[in-house]
Amino acid sequence: MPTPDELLHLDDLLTDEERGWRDRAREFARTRILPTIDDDFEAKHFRTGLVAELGAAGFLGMHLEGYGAAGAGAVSYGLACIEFEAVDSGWRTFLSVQGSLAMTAISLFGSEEQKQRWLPAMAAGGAVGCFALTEAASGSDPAGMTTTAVRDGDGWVLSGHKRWIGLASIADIAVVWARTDEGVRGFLVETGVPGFTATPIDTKLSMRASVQCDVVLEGVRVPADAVLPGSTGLGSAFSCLNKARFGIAWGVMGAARTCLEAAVGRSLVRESFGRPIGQTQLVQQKLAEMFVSYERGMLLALHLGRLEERHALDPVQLSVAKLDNVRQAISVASLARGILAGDGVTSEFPVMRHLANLESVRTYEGTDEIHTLVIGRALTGLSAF
Ligand code: TGC
Repeated sequence: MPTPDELLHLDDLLTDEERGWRDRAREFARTRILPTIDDDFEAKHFRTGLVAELGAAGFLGMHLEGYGAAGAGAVSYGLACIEFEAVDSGWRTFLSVQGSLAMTAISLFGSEEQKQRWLPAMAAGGAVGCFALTEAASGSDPAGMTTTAVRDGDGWVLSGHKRWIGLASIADIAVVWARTDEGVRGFLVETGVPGFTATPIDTKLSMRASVQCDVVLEGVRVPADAVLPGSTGLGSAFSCLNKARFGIAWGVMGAARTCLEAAVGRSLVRESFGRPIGQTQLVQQKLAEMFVSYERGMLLALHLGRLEERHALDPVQLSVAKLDNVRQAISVASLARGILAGDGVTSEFPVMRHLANLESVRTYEGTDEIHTLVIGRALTGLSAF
């Protein structure tokens, strides 16, 4: 039986280098993460020991150039996101927070000294970064943030609360976005400084194998050179979100593929009314819908990747792909759950875990509603936020 990617003739659309990244990511995710992911999800355990291995294999900030990063193309990065998210969204999220958010912020807006200090260590997995933008009362509207950075003598003092900050409790360095008298700016805050506290949010029923935290900044004093000199307003933070949204648009297709494969496999062995359920029209219709969703999402992601390689990717296109690919992945996972029937809600299959994870992915990096309104604004020229 052909795999979904063989039916799609995906390999014909990729270069040797891209297939190489895809295959290495698949091997890593299947051998180093898959064997323990169900236990980790159950136990709410993030395996920090794998971070250095990911760095050694070149996956951290892999799309960035120089400073120890691999300098891979956008499509290679997208394919790696798929392979990690095919195992669990939490690990693709790790790649996103470390590479697309924290490292990208330093790479785009940091001083030469900041880049030298942090990027090689982060690429190698010797240092972990987080990206502290969201606040409890300003998720969709970061412009409403209340965290402040006030000049004090030679330095700055940061005060505020951030929420849903991935990796914060294990991070060495936080990119903190705060309001100043010259607009929103990014700051590099070493997480060991007095006044910085990160507490994992313990009540999640989704993304349990990854870490998201409440962060409190209580009069955190940082030196003058902690500011990212190139950060000039919220647009700087949004540029990093664009990179993360790109990774999500690809990655969720990995979760969809895993669910599709689980459903196809089950449909061949599970019998009902005297024949495999895969030989019934109702199940074949669901499988076909799932494959159509997968193929559509993959081709959209690939289109984005080729645009990104030409530096021609528009944030509106990212909104289309983030909105629709996550939606399609949830639909695939939900249909797979139905085909698996009662067993679909158990951890004997990965489907319910993916379905639960995708509900988080649907919300972070821009909800369905936000991306819908970005598209509506692009079509009409009128902002309805
Ligand atoms: P506005 O506040 O008026 O604009 C500020 C400036 O930003 C520019 N901009 C963008 N630039 C690049 N890429 C984008 N996608 C951009 N979107 C906006 C904008 O042009 C403006 O520039 P300038 O030069 O005029 O100052 O904002 P807006 O009206 O353009 O946008 C409103 C809206 C709703 C689209 C925006 O606020 C938005 O995208 N909201 C959603 C935010 C979001 O995705 N939050 C989730 C972040 S996830 C997270 O924090 C956790 S990280 C993951 C983890 O840690 O696990």
